[in-house]
Amino acid sequence: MPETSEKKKVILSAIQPSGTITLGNYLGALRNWVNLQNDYNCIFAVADLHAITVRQDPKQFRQNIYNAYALLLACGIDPEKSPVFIQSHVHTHTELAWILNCFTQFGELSRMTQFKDKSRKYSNNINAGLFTYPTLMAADILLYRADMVPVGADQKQHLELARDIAERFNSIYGNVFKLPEPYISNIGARVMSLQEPTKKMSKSDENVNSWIAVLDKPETIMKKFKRAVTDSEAVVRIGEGKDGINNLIGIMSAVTGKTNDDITAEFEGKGYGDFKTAVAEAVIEELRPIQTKFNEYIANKDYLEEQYRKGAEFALKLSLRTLDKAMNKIGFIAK
Ligand code: ATP
Ligand code: LTN
Repeated sequence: MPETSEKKKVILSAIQPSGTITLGNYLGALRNWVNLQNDYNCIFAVADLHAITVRQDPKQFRQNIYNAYALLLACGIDPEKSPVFIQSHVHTHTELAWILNCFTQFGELSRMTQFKDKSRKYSNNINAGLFTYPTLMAADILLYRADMVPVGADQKQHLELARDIAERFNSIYGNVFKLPEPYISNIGARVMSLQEPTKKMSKSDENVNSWIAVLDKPETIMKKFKRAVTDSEAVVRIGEGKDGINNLIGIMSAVTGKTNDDITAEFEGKGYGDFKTAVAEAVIEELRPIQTKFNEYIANKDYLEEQYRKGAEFALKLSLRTLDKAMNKIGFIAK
């Protein structure tokens, strides 16, 4: 079990097993997590409790949880260094979430754009969990006294709310929670849908052509990029009203490290067809080693189980300290 070094700052992040993990999740989140492991005490989670705010098919859900776990390892997260746990295995999360619900205002939760988007999308199931989703996320973060939370740009508002809740609680009870900072990398922070490039690429989008899954086969990746929505200008450059091309340039730049200008120069005089093929090839090469490792991990359930058990044990121990402190301050009687 990794020792928490007092000197290093704590990083916590999580991903929902709500479907197949996309290129957006990878570029916006996972890839950054891997790079942070040496400099911080990192803890990562598969946020399965968050995922049931939307109906999940039980068999598929179980598989998605395993897949998400194996994919974190395949991307390069080393569980010996950075514990990886499954959220529902650590009971402190739902307990603190209830407490934080009582320190969060209806108005604050009503302003969350993710809630507004999802209630529009799942209008026949606007459940209370969807509404209180951000307080569970705040619990995930505050339990570990995380200094920084690496996420994609879409999660910034949830993080700000987590800070507000922590501040409010601390102002009543003293210094119980640490105020977390968002860590949003400039590169890949917002990968857009390939079909509606004004919307973020989302793994729960029913249109399979709108996203690239990290586990998509090379030929599928090629096909999806070829079908990506562009514009009629036929010039590979960043520009207003060119959301599709802007997104493809962003992906190309995130994957290859080339600047936007380099990419524009490289494709001068060439059509969108050539550019789309090149983007697809770059993505295929980036994902190939991850897919190979994923296949190894997913075939080894014993290893996954060993790691998620160790992860949960570590997480429980650490998170209980914060939960106990918060409950004590509120006035609950210790067991
Ligand atoms: P869902 O579509 O089910 O809401 P999601 O695709 O938004 O899920 P999450 O599990 O909620 O994925 O997010 C995991 C991480 O991926 C978060 O840090 C989130 O900010 C990041 N992320 C999600 N979509 C994108 C995107 N299109 N571009 C960049 N980062 C993203
Ligand atoms: N809501 C997050 C997933 C998530 C998360 C967290 C991210 C759940 N708990 C704690 C960072 C920290 C999302 O990315 N959609």
